[in-house]
Amino acid sequence: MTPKPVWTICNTNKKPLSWTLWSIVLLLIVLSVSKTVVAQNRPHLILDADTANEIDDLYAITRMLKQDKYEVLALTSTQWIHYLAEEDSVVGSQRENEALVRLLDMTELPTPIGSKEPMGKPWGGEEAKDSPAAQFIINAAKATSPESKLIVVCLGASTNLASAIKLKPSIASNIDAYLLGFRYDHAKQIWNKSSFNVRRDLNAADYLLNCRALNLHVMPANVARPLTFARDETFDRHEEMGELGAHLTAKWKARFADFKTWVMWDLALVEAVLHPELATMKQCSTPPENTARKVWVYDSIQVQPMRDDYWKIVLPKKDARFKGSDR
Ligand SMILES: [Ca+2]
Repeated sequence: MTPKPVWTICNTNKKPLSWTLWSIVLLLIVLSVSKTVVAQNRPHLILDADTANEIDDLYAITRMLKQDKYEVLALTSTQWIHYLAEEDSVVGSQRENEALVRLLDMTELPTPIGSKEPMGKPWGGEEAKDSPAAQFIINAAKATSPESKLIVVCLGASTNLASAIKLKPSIASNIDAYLLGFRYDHAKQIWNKSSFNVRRDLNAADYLLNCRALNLHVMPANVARPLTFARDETFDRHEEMGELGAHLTAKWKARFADFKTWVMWDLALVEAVLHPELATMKQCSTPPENTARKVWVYDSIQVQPMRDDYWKIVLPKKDARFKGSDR
């Protein structure tokens, strides 16, 4: 028996599909292939966050997972151990990461857990703290090259990145690292390591500063600080964002209900990575106690454009306040 032409199965009138329809089908196929090629060519990025610590990680992660400039390979969790922290801080970060990717309908995104302890010993040292997160960074970095680097963005202590490089030093030249931490006085060219993220793993921060092969970018806490969100306005906008908005409001109320504003430290770094034109940086010498080399240190951010970009992306497209935008 001679099989019927395919078009007779789809077309009840038993007439050939029109050229217009075939053209549309062909266009859709071309667009689909193009999208795949673009996705494969995007720079690879891993986001590492101490998400249970404060609330700004949630906003930074939400923003980074709603873009197509970079291909996010994983959202990893990091510890934020201190005597007021919850008992197993990395498990808390992991819990929040998994909840957020569910709300963003991105459960296919890998979420490897990080180390529960800082690098080295409490008095110093460089002993790596291996973890699924560190192994994920190693494998992703091995798959890239110095010409097409893996971007690793650390929104908390840099334990997982530093441990990954300590375990496999050859990956350092394959990585562009971005850290939120330290304070830096550009006028006096003075570092201050007394920031929350650096205090949570000074060994890791020092290890990365000392790593000559690593291209390191630092968003100092004092430069990120002007990026604040007003609570009431933020809550109003969350009401337009369904379950995700309700989650973000609930987290703010649960942790910092009395705070009328919050500094979106981590979002400042994510916006600077996504929109380099919204921030400036300078090459600066490392602190005197570290290996002498140059690292990139941000010295300014454009606060309102960063806020506008965040809301433009996360609010539903119907929102009239951003009519005519490119969302
Ligand atoms: Ca953080």
